[in-house]
Amino acid sequence: MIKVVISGSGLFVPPFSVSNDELVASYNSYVDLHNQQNSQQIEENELQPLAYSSSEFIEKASGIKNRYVMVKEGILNPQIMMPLIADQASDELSLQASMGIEAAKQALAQAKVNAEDIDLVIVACAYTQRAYPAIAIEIQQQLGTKGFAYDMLVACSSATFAIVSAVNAIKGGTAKRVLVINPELTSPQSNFRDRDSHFIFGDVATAVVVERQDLAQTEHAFNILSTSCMTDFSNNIRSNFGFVNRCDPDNASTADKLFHQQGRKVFKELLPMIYQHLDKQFSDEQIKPEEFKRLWLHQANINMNMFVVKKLLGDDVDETTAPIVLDEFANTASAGSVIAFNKFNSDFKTGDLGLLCSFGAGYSIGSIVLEKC
Ligand code: CO8
Repeated sequence: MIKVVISGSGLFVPPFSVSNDELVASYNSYVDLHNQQNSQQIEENELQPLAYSSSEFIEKASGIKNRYVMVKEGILNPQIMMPLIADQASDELSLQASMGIEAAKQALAQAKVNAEDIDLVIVACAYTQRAYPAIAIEIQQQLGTKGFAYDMLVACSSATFAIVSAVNAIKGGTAKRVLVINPELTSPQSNFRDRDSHFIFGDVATAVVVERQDLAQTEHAFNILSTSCMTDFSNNIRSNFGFVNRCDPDNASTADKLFHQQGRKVFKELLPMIYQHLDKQFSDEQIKPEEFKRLWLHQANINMNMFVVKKLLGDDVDETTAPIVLDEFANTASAGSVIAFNKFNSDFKTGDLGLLCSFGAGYSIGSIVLEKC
């Protein structure tokens, strides 16, 4: 029976940070402009005025204090409210490839694996900036990895689902060593004019090396003991952005082409699904939740994570058990749980158990039980 490990991880932090206060000041200027421009309709009750956002609300409702972005120019300008990312020539390295390569190099270095020993690259994230050629193949060429490479999209569960794909490729014999990369470029799809969601996302890239245990250096390695994925269709987190948009020019740039959600519904519907999913996986594997030293959970909302932890482990839980990174990084789609794993695993000793778990759009849930080698 082939055993598979995660032998290294990497984290690329984008160059610019945006605080809640900066974002709120820009949003509130946009509100003033919008309400001024539409004052007549507002006075005649034909239009509701837009309301201010606030840093206090954002921190209390989500736990987010800050986020990083690849390009800051434009985001805070109330007339623009998006990152101004220049079109790239076809022979330039794509933004997502550049982010992914930085995280990948760190993961390779930690795993003590050379790029040419990798025989599969999977780029897994919420969006890729083009359909083809795959960002993964661009990275394969830049790093000099062998074999093959492909992109896959499963929104917030892209990283965990891709690790499961890597495990299956290794167990099925199509690869020996896999680089899973999550270049999450969320800022171009964030609607900075939407009060409900303007604060949610940040850019980042993460990467892990997944390989056969008998080939791996064990210093940083974790055995993959169990994997479990599920999906259940929901429109409550959605983006209608896609390659068909241009065929209806009048509607090509409407707000539904950006990320939008029914956040309350997501909260209420997804939480029970997460408990049930984990309950089943733990009982199948005969593991008790209290056996885990750490839960590296998806980072969408601090209150959601607290609910999951409380349900699994009760009230009296140390905050180091399920570390939060969304205060600094915000929601980074699929990369959130991998950031937590990357930053908070160096104190693990042989035999310690951890859970890597993502949940989000789709709906989708991916959970992976890890044991320190
Ligand atoms: N400032 C001040 N007040 C506000 C603001 C604001 N910015 N926004 C809303 N309010 C007000 C509302 O109007 C409401 O007022 P009232 O009570 O008078 O109606 C009040 O605050 C409470 O609003 P909500 O009920 O909406 O607030 P919540 O406490 O539910 O918090 C959250 C909102 C933070 C969105 C919360 O519901 C949440 O996080 N839910 C979980 C959602 C989740 O996990 N989603 C996952 C999304 S990520 C994902 O799947 C990946 C997608 C792919 C990546 C996309 C990249 C762009």
